[in-house]
Amino acid sequence: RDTKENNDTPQDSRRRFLGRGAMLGLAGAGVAALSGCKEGEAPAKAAATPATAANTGGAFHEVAPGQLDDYYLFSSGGHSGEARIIGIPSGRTLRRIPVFNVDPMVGWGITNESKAILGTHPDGSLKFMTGDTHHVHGSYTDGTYDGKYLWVNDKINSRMARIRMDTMETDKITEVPNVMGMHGLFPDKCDPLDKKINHTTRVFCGSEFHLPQPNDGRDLDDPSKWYALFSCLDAETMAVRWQCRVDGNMDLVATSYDGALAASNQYNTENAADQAGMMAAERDACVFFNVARIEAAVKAGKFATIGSSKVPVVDGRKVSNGDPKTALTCYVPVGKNPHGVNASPDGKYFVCSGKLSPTATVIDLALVTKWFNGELKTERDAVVAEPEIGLGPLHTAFDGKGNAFTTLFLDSQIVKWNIDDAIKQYKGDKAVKPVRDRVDVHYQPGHGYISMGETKEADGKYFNSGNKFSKDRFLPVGPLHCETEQLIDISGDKMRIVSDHTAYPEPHDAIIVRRDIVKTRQIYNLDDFPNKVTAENAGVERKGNKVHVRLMSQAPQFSMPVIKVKKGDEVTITLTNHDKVEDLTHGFAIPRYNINFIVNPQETKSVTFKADKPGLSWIYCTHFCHALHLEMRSRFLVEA
Ligand code: CUK
Ligand code: CUA
Ligand code: CA
Repeated sequence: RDTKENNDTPQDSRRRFLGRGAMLGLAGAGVAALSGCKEGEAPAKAAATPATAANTGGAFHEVAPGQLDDYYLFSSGGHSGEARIIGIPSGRTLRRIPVFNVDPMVGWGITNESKAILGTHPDGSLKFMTGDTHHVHGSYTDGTYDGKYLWVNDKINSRMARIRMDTMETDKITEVPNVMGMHGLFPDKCDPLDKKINHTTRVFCGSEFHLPQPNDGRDLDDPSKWYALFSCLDAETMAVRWQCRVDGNMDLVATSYDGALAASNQYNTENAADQAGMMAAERDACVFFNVARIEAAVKAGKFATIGSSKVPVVDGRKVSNGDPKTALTCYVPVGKNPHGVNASPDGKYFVCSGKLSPTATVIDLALVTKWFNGELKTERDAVVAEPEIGLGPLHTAFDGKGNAFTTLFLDSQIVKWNIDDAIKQYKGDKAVKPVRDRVDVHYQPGHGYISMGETKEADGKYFNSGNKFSKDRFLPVGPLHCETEQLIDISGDKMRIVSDHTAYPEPHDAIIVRRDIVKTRQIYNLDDFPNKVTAENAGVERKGNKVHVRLMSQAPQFSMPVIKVKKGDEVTITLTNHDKVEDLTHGFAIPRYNINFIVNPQETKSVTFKADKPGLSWIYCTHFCHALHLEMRSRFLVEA
């Protein structure tokens, strides 16, 4: 009974073995990194790998068996189209959430309910089977996460999805009109006018790609007519409230804590249609949106619409916004081709990083507000610091103690710098050095994010570096490498890498949320589903050639051992799982019919298909549920 005692000897020897293996692996990684460097493959800083590796101390941040993590990490999954939940600090994958992808485990894209959310053609087939999720952000109350919703974008098809955090399932997807390359997104944190609404009611998104408007074949050879739009969605209904036309493009999005401002970094202020053109200007911009003024303009009817879309589009171009006192937008010049804009947890600053400039630009929001009041000479005067931090700065995160942490893609480093010192330096104090520390990461980091870092409760404990290349960090598995997620302890003065975790390509951004904020349900309620099947309505109902089979599952049985239909029937099967035990999920597969989905405890799902293959198909449970799981079968008979 006492497993601890029983396992003492084997566990000890296993630990010894793993320890040895880990050490051998570490040494191997160091050598490989060095040789990679010689071949010119690994970045210049890779030579420092052994030193960094010597500093790692995974054991300090180990989550022992039976112990729970301190944080949830909610991550995008890139062109896998999904979102993910990972435990921090362990790096354990806890859940993959299908969003824009098709997932046969869950039945996402297979069940009628998921297809209705994903969107279908009139014939019932899915409108899209691709997705590219980049940014995941949570809903706010009082400047911190409230655990209600997550939003995630699809860059390919310009869609915004919402995930409800009690079940961690996608519940709405909106296709945003008139835009392409919908990339950055951020929820607001407060209403600009009504401070009592101190929770998220809007979600903003930027779009990268210029388009002919409407995009119906006109102006294909005249890029000067193409333009991009900033969009605002309603957080509850997910309807698009308004769009704002801008000069240049948009990339990522940040919002102010007081709700007054949203902003997007622009790398193509040139309005160019080719790469050289997009790199022509010495400076690009961060465009600020005055939310209250835009919504007043919409209310006053000062908008246009594009093509068949009914979404009001206001004019945020420079030419129409010359007077700051009435301007909807403010374009603050920042370093060349910025990638990313992030809000500091004290609510004071937005930081843009110029990926083609070795600097970060700190913009003071109080000064942007001054500009909108006509009290600031130029937009550029809102910049209060522009420290040199390293090569290829991309994204910045904050520890809540006045420090910023920026990923340096080209240097393969994370740089820690102090915001107040950067401001002093910008004012002319040459003695201050804002950079506090640097750490090599492996390799080429994209986003970096800190525990609670995008809230007022930024706690400065962990920084996760989402690296785009893993090269020699893991056992080789063929030409497709996984990515490295490196966890860094930032609680002290010096950063310390504590673990490497693998990630299936390709997470971009994530948020790290304290575990007490997330409150999930462990089972559904039967009544959550209007189409639930109970003993009263279970059975077969036929209307012409439409057959509705209402089925129940309860381990280890489906309620009907035989289901008989005729060839050519349109069959709908609705399945309710009557098990109430936590974790007792059943699967439901029909061979030859491309059907496979799960039903969690007390959940109802349905599928509709044509019974076009005569003969026997054994329906079986795919999700191990019981000692008699294999026997959990029914016969699906189709008469010729
Ligand atoms: S982006 Cu990929 S690393 Cu889509 Cu936020 Cu910067
Ligand atoms: Cu039910 Cu396996
Ligand atoms: Ca540019």
